[in-house]
Amino acid sequence: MKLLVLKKSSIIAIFFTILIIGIGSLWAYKTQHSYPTVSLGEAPETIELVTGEFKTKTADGKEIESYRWDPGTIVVEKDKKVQLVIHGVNGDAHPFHIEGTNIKGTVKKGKATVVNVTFTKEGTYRLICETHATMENNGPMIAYIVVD
Ligand SMILES: [Cu+2]
Repeated sequence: MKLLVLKKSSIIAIFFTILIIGIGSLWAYKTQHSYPTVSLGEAPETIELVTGEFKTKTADGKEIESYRWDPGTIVVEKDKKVQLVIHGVNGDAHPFHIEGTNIKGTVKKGKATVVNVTFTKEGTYRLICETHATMENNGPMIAYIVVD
């Protein structure tokens, strides 16, 4: 029968090796949870909007209408990936831009326009339809994106 004989110095060396690995693992684990430096495969938050229209006739038979983004205000988190899906319901085409960004596009009837964006600065950004920006142009077709 063979006996495994360990010297006292070997036992001390093994003990400290295990201790160091243990502390290192614990530190790595804690660090990972305290300071996430990478976020892999984070799914964007999807926010859906539609183009809507108010339409009516005045007492003297005049037709008046107003195009709108709906909802008119959305709130998104700063530094979070966001996907805006804007569905064209009323109105043939709404060319738009988002103030303070280089985002622009057109929402067409029956189609969905997708905008992927991450706002890195807090503030309120206006989503403006260039055709219907004011009341005189059958608007105001402006939505407010609040980044907090
Ligand atoms: Cu419009």
